[in-house]
Amino acid sequence: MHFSLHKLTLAITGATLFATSFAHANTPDLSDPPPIEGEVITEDLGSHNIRVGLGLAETSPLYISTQHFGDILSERTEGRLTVDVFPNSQLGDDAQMMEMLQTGSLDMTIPSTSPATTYVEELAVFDLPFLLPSREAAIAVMESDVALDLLDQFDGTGIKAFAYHENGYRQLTNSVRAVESPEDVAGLDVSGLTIRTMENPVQLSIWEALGANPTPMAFGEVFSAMEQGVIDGQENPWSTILTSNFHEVQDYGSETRHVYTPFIIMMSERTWDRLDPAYQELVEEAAREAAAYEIQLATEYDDWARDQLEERGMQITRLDDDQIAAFQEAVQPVYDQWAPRIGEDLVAEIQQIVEDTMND
Ligand code: TK8
Repeated sequence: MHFSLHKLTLAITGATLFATSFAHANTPDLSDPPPIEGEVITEDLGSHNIRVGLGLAETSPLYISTQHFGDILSERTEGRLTVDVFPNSQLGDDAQMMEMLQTGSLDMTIPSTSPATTYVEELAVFDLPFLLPSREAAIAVMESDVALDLLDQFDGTGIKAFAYHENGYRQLTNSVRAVESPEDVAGLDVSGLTIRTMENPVQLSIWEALGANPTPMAFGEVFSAMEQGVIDGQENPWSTILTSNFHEVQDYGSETRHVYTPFIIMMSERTWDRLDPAYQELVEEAAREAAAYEIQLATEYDDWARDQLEERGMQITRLDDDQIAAFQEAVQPVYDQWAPRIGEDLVAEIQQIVEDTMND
């Protein structure tokens, strides 16, 4: 009896060890979520299960922080508010999920700013290439009144937008050749790379300027389009490239950092209207806390994910300052074309925030 119990304990320990080391292989050393603080609402103000749809996978920083969002809500309402997260675009892509928020068939989603420009055009400022040269600058911009005012502009669309998360610095991958210059994208004697872009006209302009054949497409279709050879490549942050297993179908990566796009955490106004004001306040607070945690996780993930991709066989080209400058010069027409339409004042205000962080 004693002996078999001992064996059982060993077996359990072994399984736990295995699970732990397995987890370590798939995520970097990530910060634990911050402690859940603040008042607990003990009064019964109704029970709600909030469904959140995400484009990214369970291993992504976004998924992990959304779980934390759920933990905050549930702990601070004694379990009356609960959150279910649906990853991997299983409920739809960013554009579809935003429409679902409008009709009330989904409670929350966290899309990229780029497809959200359908609702708030000025969010396209984030699509401008090489606008946010450092993460400090990006965070300062995401926390600025100018950027937060853009979230208020969702008023009247049926969507409530709470806070920015980090999607991150976008990097180019493809299955054809190593890319270290715009010429490698365009191809001199060979054809230009067919690159999937987000569904956004500024993104399209960027890849046109670089001489690629840009193909706008929803994120959920990208893996199979690359697998089938419909497109040669795509661009996303390293963490997304890794957690979406793009390295299985992409041999080459280039550290271009050409765009920093945020995510926006948002809720259906119909869901919002059903919540007691005390719950509404809590949701807003939890969204901001989850956003801060997500930015931290995404930062911890970034270089680690690049190194993991290398370990898994992706050939990654680092670019020096001159090489980056060549890309920057090639996409200058995007500013000329889009800054007037997005608003010169808005672009200038964002550039000023960037400059201030660089001088700090
Ligand atoms: C996920 C998307 C994605 C974005 C894209 O829903 O479409 O490439 O970067 O992460 O928002």
